[in-house]
Amino acid sequence: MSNDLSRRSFLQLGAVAAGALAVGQMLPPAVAQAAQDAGMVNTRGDGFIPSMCEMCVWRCGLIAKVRNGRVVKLDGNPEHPHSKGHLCVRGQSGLYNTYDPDRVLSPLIRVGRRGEGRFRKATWEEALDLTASNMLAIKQQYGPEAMVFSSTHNLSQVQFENLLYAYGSPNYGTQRSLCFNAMIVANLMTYGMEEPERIYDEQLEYIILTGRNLMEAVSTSETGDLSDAIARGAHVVYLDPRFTKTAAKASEWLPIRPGTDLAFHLALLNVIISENLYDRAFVERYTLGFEQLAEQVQSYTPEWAAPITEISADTIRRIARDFAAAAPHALAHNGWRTSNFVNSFQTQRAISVLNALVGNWNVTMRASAGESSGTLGTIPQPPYPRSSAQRLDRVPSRFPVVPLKLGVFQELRDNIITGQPYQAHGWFISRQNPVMSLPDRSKTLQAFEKMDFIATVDIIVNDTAWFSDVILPEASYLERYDPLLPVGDRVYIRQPVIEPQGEAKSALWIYKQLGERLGLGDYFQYEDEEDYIRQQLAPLGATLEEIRSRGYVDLPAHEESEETELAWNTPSGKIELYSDTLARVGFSGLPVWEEPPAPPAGQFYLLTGKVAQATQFGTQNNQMLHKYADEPRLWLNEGVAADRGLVDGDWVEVSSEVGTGHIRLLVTPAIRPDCVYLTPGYGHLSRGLTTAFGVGASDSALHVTYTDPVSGSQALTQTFVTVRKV
Ligand SMILES: Nc1nc2c(c(=O)[nH]1)N[C@H]1C(S)=C(S)[C@@H](COP(=O)(O)OP(=O)(O)OC[C@H]3O[C@@H](n4cnc5c(=O)[nH]c(N)nc54)[C@H](O)[C@@H]3O)O[C@H]1N2
Ligand SMILES: Nc1nc2c(c(=O)[nH]1)N[C@H]1C(S)=C(S)[C@@H](COP(=O)(O)OP(=O)(O)OC[C@H]3O[C@@H](n4cnc5c(=O)[nH]c(N)nc54)[C@H](O)[C@@H]3O)O[C@H]1N2
Ligand code: SF4
Ligand SMILES: [Mo]
Repeated sequence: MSNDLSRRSFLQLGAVAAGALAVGQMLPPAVAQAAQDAGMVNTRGDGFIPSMCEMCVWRCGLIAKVRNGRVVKLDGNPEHPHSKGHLCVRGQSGLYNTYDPDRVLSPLIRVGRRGEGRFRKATWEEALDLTASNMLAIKQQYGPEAMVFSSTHNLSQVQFENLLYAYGSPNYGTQRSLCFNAMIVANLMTYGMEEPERIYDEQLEYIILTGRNLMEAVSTSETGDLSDAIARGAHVVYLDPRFTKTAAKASEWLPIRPGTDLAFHLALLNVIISENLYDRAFVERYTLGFEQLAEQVQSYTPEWAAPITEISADTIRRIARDFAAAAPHALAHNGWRTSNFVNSFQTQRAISVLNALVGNWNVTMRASAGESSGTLGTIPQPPYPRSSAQRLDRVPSRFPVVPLKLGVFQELRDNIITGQPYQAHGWFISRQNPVMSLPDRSKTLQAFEKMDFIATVDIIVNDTAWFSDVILPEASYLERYDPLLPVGDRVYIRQPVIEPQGEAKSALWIYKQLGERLGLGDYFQYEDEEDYIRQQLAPLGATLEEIRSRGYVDLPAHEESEETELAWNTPSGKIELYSDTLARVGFSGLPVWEEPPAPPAGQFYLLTGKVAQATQFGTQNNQMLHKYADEPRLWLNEGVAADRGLVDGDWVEVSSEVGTGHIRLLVTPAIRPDCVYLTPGYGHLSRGLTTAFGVGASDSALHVTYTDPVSGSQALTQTFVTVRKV
């Protein structure tokens, strides 16, 4: 895809499409209502049906246009706060996932060797019985802890968790330690909350983005908010060793040396404190540990940081002063995938502390209203059995400040291999592709070899399903119900806009069926998906029909609380610049410089980072996205390429200490000379992905496993590689 088209596509096409519908067919703003009035909504036939996207975790509101029982178009729903009428390019292409010729449309049972990819079709009865009998045998022989469960953020995850807690296993692997553990744990330690909400209002003047590539790693509403802020003249400082599309939109791009964002932010703290630029009243009233912080950052001058970060002391000092001058209308963005180096937790702490110093609380940051399900009805269930076994990832004994629900997935995988502190025997995986998303792919395959049984719930034979014993086909997000999603003062529905193809079933159905076969039926007290949603809606007095036709119903208005004294859910009730919780378990209570490792001479930092036309490791087989995606290549700085006699398009071998890949070069000025960048998500192992197989190389095969000792996040930029022409 040309840069030109990709830039245009993900926001503007959505806006144009929604606008065209508004004029032509009286859809927005009261889309569903107008469509219903016009007799166009028929939730199981032709018409325009409101639902939610699931091409990534952002869950934008969509309107599906259905003709003759087929989805023909997907547009953004203006009545949903996550989309505000827009779908990104992945969202608009979502129907190609649903109509992927490689969809798994009946349960499959492996017949060949693992990894050979030979499966036979089975009935649901047989596949579920086989899965349940293996899970029961493992439980009986080795205890429930011998069964690993893993899944990535999705709406039915609540019932996935129900299944695993009812079964009694403590071993839950999620994407979080590969994604945002550093950010979440830092915010918990500083503010007592996972991720404060960011406010992009008219007055926002100054934004520092640390590797948050919002123009490509898209969250439609926030990407739009940033674009609007830029259009209004906000100053954006963007730190990234790579010139991304966000760099192109920013006021200034600072190609920082990887792993040294911590030094940059420590120096900002130094200037803001030493020059008295912080918000004294806010700091005195609402924070804890300022004196210790001031002493701690005394030596972290811009002159100290300059050679480390390769950003001049003048630039650092200017940014510190301008940021503080703009405050409180200033925001240092934590980022999202903050798993880069073993010092990423400290980087995140420094960013969180920086925001607190300039007093931007309730101006550019606030407590997240969250997606609370508090007012929805719950499904009755008995209490969970107690699990006495320790977790394989040794949370919390080895990772005392990592919340159990985050876990440390790569550590869990490594301890499946070592068999310490005990051996796991089974793995149940849903909506996740750990063969691709965990670092050091050969280790993940080694862990699979230790398994007596692996089952995967997916819509295609992804790389993980390829190595599984049973594949349970889920209905796609356009074919099924999921539990409701409350956002703000409404609750939104994902509903089937077409009938499931083949024999695909919703996760709500699959987990209930398995639960019953495992003797855990009491934990799944819903007749079917519609009954599940009716139980959720009961306290609201809303009907299923109502929410299906409008796409949402209102939550009861809660009384505006009186202005109260600010308080944070930390042990002290204040924003903790100094954290005693950290100090008590042997970590630094203050942000502290930790030198990250650097590549030896002749090697490069291996960067990863999202592209606008793909989500993680699950959309590369989408035929539409495939058609317009850039060919994945290895970016190499043009000066370095010239020195080595390499030219654009050359095939190279890229190798780390754990893996090797072959890929064509993109020779570009848009990357630091000491870095290479490889598009993630390619180099698939599954031949069941006929569109994606054979394209690109896998960075996961190259990534070495390094874990941040505080937050447990995987250090994805800490892999060093050699590049040679082949
Ligand atoms: N299109 C699209 N959008 C997505 C996703 C997707 O897969 N596709 N995934 C969603 C998810 S789950 C997430 S977590 C977010 C992730 O969104 P982001 O947090 O923006 O993360 P990435 O795109 O993974 O990486 C961002 C940048 O970090 C840079 N980088 C690498 N190492 C360093 C370093 O040491 N310092 C600095 N300053 N920069 C560094 C990389 O060059 C890259 O450009 O995107 C979300 N949105
Ligand atoms: N090298 C490298 N590694 C990374 C990252 C990186 O940038 N580079 N990013 C990290 C980040 S930020 C994250 S969040 C993780 C993400 O990695 P994972 O947590 O593994 O998630 P995905 O790759 O999105 O895998 C989603 C799976 O769900 C399947 N799927 C799609 N729709 C459905 C459905 O309706 N039902 C079911 N049951 N399955 C469905 C897809 O086919 C795919 O197999 O990866 C991390 N690992
Ligand atoms: S950001 Fe794009 S892919 Fe993600 S939910 Fe929204 S439209 Fe779908
Ligand atoms: Mo992520």
